[in-house]
Amino acid sequence: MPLNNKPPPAGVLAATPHVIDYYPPIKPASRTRLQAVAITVLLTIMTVFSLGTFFLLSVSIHARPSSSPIKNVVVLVQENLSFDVFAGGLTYNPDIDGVVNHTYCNPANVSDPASPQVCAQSTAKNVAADDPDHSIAGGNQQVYSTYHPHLDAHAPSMQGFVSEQIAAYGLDADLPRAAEVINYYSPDHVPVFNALASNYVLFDRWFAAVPGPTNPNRAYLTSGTSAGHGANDNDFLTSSLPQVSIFQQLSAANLSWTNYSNTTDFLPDAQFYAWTQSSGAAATHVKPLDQFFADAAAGALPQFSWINPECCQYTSFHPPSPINMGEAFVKRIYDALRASPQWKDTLFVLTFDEHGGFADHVSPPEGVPPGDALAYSEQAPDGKTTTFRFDRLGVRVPTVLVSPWVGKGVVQGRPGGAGEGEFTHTSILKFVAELWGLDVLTPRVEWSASFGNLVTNVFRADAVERLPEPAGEW
Ligand SMILES: *C1O[C@H](CO)[C@@H](O)[C@H](O)[C@H]1NC(C)=O
Ligand SMILES: *[C@@H]1O[C@H](CO)[C@@H](O)[C@H](O)[C@H]1NC(C)=O
Ligand SMILES: *[C@@H]1O[C@H](CO)[C@@H](O)[C@H](O)[C@H]1NC(C)=O
Ligand SMILES: *[C@@H]1O[C@H](CO)[C@@H](O)[C@H](O)[C@H]1NC(C)=O
Ligand SMILES: *[C@@H]1O[C@H](CO)[C@@H](O)[C@H](O)[C@H]1NC(C)=O
Ligand SMILES: CC(=O)N[C@H]1CO[C@H](CO)[C@@H](O)[C@@H]1O
Repeated sequence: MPLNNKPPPAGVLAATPHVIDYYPPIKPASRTRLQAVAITVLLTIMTVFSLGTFFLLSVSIHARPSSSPIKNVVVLVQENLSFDVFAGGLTYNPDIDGVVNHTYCNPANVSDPASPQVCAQSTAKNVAADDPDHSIAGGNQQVYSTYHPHLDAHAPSMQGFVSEQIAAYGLDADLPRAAEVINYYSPDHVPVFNALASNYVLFDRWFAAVPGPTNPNRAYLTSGTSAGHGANDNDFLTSSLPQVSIFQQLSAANLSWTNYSNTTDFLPDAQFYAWTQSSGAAATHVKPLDQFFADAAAGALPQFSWINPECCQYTSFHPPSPINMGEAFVKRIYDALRASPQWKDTLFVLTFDEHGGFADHVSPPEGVPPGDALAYSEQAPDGKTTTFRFDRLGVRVPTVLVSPWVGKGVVQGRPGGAGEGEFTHTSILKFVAELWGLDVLTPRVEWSASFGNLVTNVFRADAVERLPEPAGEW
C-alpha cells in the first residue's frame, strides 16, 4: 500500500466541524432520507474516482531511488519574509526578479485610485516594528485588494500590502511607517544571505504553499497538505493532524531523520502529526538544536534533518526578530554543515514559511491542485466569511539550495521541465520522494516541480568555507 494522503471518505469530511468540504453545502433540515442516500452515493463515487486517479498517478511516479550524490538533506524553514523584501535588493545578478531597477509601489488606500503611492526603497530596518497581517483574509487583501477574491473577477495585482498595513495598524497619517511592509534590504544588510545566494542556487520564483500563516505552510512543507487548516489553531499544539507526513514515510522506509528544534511557543513541525506521538518518534527523533551542531561536527547527521528555528523573537527573522540575528543563525547552520565530514554528501535547503505580510510584486499562481478536498473558512476583518480551497499558492519567498553539488550563482526562475507545476514548498517533498523512492504524498506534491536536475555530478571544491559576518545593527 502506498503511504500517502488519500482523500478521506466523505463521512469524515461531513463530521469534521471546523472544515468545509469541497462539495456544495447540504442543509440537514431540508435533507430527505432519499436525498441523503443519493448524495452519499455521489460523494462516494467522486471520492473513489479522485482517489483512484491519484493512486494511479502516484504509482506511476513512485520514483526509483536515484543515483544522486546527495545522502543527507537538511532543511531550515525560517519565518515570515517575502522574496522582494529580503532578496529583491540583491544586485550580484541583474536577472534576479526583484526590485532593483524596478519601481514597485502600492497605493496608500487600495480603494482610492487618487491616494498617494508608497514605493519600495532599500531602507528596510533591522527590526520591523509592526508585524504585518498574515492571515488568509489579510493575504487576500494584499494580493487581490479585497478580502473576498473571485478568481474570475479579481486579478492578483499585489497592490494591497500597504493598504492592509494601514488598516491593521491605523497608520494613515504615517506613510513612512506603513512603507515598512514594502521596503527592502540592500545586500549590505543581508551579507550572509547574499553570500549563500551568490555562491549557490537562488530561486526567484518559489512560492509559499498557502497564502496564510506559519503552521498551515509548515504542514504543507512536511506532508503536502494542511488537512483543511488555514490558521495556527489548537490542532497544531496537540499533535492532532491525521495525515501521513514525510517523517512517518522516512521511518517506514528505514531512513533516518531528526527534527532539531529550537522552538518554544509552537510544537516542532514533526509533532504536528498524531503518528509522531503514537509511534514514539516524538521522544526519539525530536532533539534540541544544540544536538544539530554536535551531530554535524561528529558526522552523525541523519539522512533527513529538519530544523525548526526559535520562534519568534530572536533568530527566526519573524518580526520583531532582528534581521542580523537571523543572519547570524543561518551562518551558524551553514558553517557547521560546511565543516562537517558529511558536507560532501549534503544538500541544504533554506526557505521561509510564508511572506509574513510583507510585499512582493509577483502574482502567485492560481488554479493549482490542493493537497486534499478540505476547505477552510474564517471571518475577514469586514465581518464576512471568506472560504479558501487551497487552490492557489502563497506569496513568493526567498529560497536557496546549498551543496557542493549545485552550480555557483545560479538564479532559478520557472522550472524547465514539461508538465511540471512551479517551485513551491512541496518541491522539497517531491525531490525527497525522487531521491529515496518514496510515494508522492498528495496531488499538490505531485504537481510541484522537483529541483533534482539542479544537483549536478560535479563536486565543487570552491565552496566558501565560512560565510561573512552579519551586518551590525542599523
Ligand atoms: C508569522 O509567523 C507567526 C508565528 O509563527 C504567525 O503567527 C504569523 O501568522 C506569521 N505571519 C506573519 C506575517 O507574521
Ligand atoms: C541596474 O541597472 C544598472 C544600470 O543599467 C545596471 O548596471 C545594473 O546591473 C542593474 N542591476 C540590477 C540588479 O538589475
Ligand atoms: C479608502 O477609499 C475609499 C474610497 O474612496 C473610502 O471609502 C475609504 O474610506 C478609504 N479608506 C480609508 C482608510 O481612508
Ligand atoms: C526496516 O528495518 C526493519 C528492522 O531492521 C526490517 O524489519 C524492515 O523490513 C525494514 N523495512 C524496510 C522498508 O526496509
Ligand atoms: C535554542 O538555541 C540556543 C542556542 O543554541 C540555546 O541556548 C537554547 O537553549 C535553545 N532553546 C531551545 C528551546 O532549544
Ligand atoms: C546524536 C543522535 O541522537 N543522533 C541521532 C540522529 O538521528 C538518527 C535517526 O533518527 C539517530 O539514529 C541518531 O542516533
